[in-house]
Amino acid sequence: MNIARVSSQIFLGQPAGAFKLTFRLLPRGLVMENIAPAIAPPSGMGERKSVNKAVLTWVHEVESLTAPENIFWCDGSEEENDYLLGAARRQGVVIQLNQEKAPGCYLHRSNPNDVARVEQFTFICTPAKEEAGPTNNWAGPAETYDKLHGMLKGAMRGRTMFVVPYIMGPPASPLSKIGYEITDSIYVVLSMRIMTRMGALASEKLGQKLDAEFNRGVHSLLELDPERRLICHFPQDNTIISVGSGYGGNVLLSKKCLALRIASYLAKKQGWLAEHMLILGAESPEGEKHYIAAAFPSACGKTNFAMLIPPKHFAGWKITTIGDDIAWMHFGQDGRLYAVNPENGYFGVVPGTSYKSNPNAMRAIERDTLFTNVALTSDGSVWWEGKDGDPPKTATDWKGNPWTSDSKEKAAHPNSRFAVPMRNNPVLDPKVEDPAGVPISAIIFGGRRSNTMPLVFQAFDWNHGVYIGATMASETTAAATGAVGQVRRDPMAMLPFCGYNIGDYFEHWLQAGPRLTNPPLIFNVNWFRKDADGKFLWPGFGDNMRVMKWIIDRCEGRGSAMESPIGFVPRAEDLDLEELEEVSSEMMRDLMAVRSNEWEKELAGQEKFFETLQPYVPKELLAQRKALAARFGR
Ligand code: OXD
Ligand code: MN
Repeated sequence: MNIARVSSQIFLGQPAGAFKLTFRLLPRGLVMENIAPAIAPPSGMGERKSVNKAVLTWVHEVESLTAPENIFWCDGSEEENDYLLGAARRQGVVIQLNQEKAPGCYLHRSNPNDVARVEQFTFICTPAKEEAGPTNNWAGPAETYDKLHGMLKGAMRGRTMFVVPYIMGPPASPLSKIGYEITDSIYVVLSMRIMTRMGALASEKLGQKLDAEFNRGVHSLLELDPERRLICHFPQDNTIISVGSGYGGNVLLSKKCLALRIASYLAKKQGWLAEHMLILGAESPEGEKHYIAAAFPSACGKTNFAMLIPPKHFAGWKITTIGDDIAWMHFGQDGRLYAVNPENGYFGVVPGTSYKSNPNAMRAIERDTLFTNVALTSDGSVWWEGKDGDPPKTATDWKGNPWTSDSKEKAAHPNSRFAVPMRNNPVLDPKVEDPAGVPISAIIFGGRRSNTMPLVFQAFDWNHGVYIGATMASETTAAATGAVGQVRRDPMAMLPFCGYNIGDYFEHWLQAGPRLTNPPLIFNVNWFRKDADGKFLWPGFGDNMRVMKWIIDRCEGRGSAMESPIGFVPRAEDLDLEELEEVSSEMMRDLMAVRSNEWEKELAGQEKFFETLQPYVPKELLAQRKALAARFGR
């Protein structure tokens, strides 16, 4: 045991009774520093037990397995949040920021070995391997439960076991789902309160019925050992178990685990769609409004696009946000697709966010925000690469080390995050709580591609659009561990999030077409094409409005385009490029070019990808591939 560290915790002025234990006995008899000591709440706090016997039984089972010091039933109240923030501060889990400059804002530093999603340790556990399919890590449920239960045995000794009830989706929506997350991380509790509709309203909605459906999520930090880190999904049991990590994408079980992996499985079974998509509203000066859903891979600008501020030339246009990351979509009786955002907050990438790139996000995170892994300035504010103004001369970096503006290291981690309630968004769409969701006029796919993919093009029809989504590729980012900047296929931006066989997922998409008598039109965008010197050709951000305007015109049946082998492509004159001096006509030509040498490679890449998925690729997509090749004369 590291006695020095344990003792320093005790002598750092912790109020008596704040911690019960600062070390713990592991099942193997080893004594380890306790990274999540139990809290000792005042009487009356954390005592709002569920009234549902199925929940009580399950919580009791997890308690018997993990042996916590105490149980804290979260009710989501303001008093509870204040108390937990205080406890988290005393434990050093969060640092309170300067409350004059950043009211309600806190900073959390994760373990430096634990800063992103771990796709290699993420598993779909189904009875048959082919249910998980060729793109997921698979493990059998029985042996995985055994393994995880072994890891969880006594894992919460000396810790508090928090029970967090939450709702995903507008509470009155038939699409919404209830989850319970059991966790030993106070940071998870604080984050879940921002990211979901958390607390008593969820347990009330679940009610007392024994067979009421809820997702069972269990999370333990264990010792944050990367060798003992696993994120496991049991779709048939509506269960998630995550161990060994404290990073949001691995441990806020509502988000990637429930709202995408488990939900996509349920969506296939129940006939709806759970997608990695933002949802925005675009209203013209004449009051014509369209809702658009867009699937971009992690850290490719979904949050920025969902909060876009149009350039001056588009005065009178209003862009509003329904969601920035996940869309649950169902089939309306009018033959349209309707979408709700299951989340209640945004967990966005911080670096690069500024009043220039995303003023609405900056206004949102001025208060009530839980930052993770950004730099701390001497005045108690936060800083990150790409923030407005000059860098501070000195700061404390994301690891807690002194940093100066001459440092070679980044002050904020490239995947540092903000968690902020969506109500802080100054352009929140008024229909965000509408139980029926909003009708979707267009679906946009898009990745980060330096070449090949033009700024925008439109699919010929639904099935062609599904092909475009299925063959999407993007350069990897810091949102997941592993190399950054490598082109990988990421169908519908769902590669890390599809909770079942990707071939069946494609089929599910194909089958959606005939169910939609008024389907959304499908488009592909690429904000990231570069010139020969490696410079971005398109300014992006607010100017993406120019592309969106063309998309809306197409939905209204009035925008023109020319037919190309890959789909309908606008000519420069079809886009509104007024007052866009920084993009010359040569740049525009390069942005829109469909070059056969690049597409030769692209076709080969798409073919290779499909080969890795065989025998599961639907025939229709193979036919689409052939037709595309033929249009290029192959
Ligand atoms: C996210 C991600 O955090 O996609 O949204 O990784
Ligand atoms: Mn995401």
